[in-house]
Amino acid sequence: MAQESGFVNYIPQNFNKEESLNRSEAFFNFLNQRRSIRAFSNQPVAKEVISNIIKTASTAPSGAHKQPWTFCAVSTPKIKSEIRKAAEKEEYENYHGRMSDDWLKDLEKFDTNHIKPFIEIAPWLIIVFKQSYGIKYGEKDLHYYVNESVGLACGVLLTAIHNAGLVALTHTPGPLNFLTEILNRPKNEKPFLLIPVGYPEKDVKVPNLKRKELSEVAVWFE
Ligand code: IYR
Repeated sequence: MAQESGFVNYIPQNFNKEESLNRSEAFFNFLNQRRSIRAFSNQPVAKEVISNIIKTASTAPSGAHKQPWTFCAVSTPKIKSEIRKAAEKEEYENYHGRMSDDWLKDLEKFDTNHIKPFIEIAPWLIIVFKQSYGIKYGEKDLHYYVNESVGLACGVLLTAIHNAGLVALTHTPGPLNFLTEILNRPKNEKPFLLIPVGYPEKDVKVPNLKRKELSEVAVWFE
């Protein structure tokens, strides 16, 4: 890691008012097109693109700048198959007893079930682990606001995926402990999200969802 000491100048972006307005509007319009996708094409994605996306996610703010995350990028078919098998086992239990009737009703509009072919079809799986603590010089290093930090990094990750013209699903076939075992992660890491990344299947359809109006999500104190 780079040496960390003292302070350096921050170079602001320096957009004028008009540029700020235009950029904020254009970025909203761009991100408003992001959708969670459950049907992928097997079209490959270059490792360099995935590297850039992970580097971008890792720019997220984190408690005491500990960056308490690990991104496992999997393209190996055998590991993807193992993950699919274990995920479907958990999802079978989720759909057949672990999720409440209300929960299942809330999911009807997505037309999902316990079968998850996209885990094998998508060219990459990014499995995000949160580090409850770090290891520095062989000693336990405290991490802070781990869930908030890793959640932020995942938001940036999804934004970077969309920016690269790719699609993803924020997938939680929980409990996720099987990922620790399959990917042989150390004790300080806990699985957080499983994110298949790639191109959508041709002519893919998505549920006709509406986003909340600004007035439903914002309260102003001017
Ligand atoms: N993990 C299951 C169920 C599921 C839960 C929620 I909350 C969703 O928004 C979507 C699905 C699955 O992935 O099918």
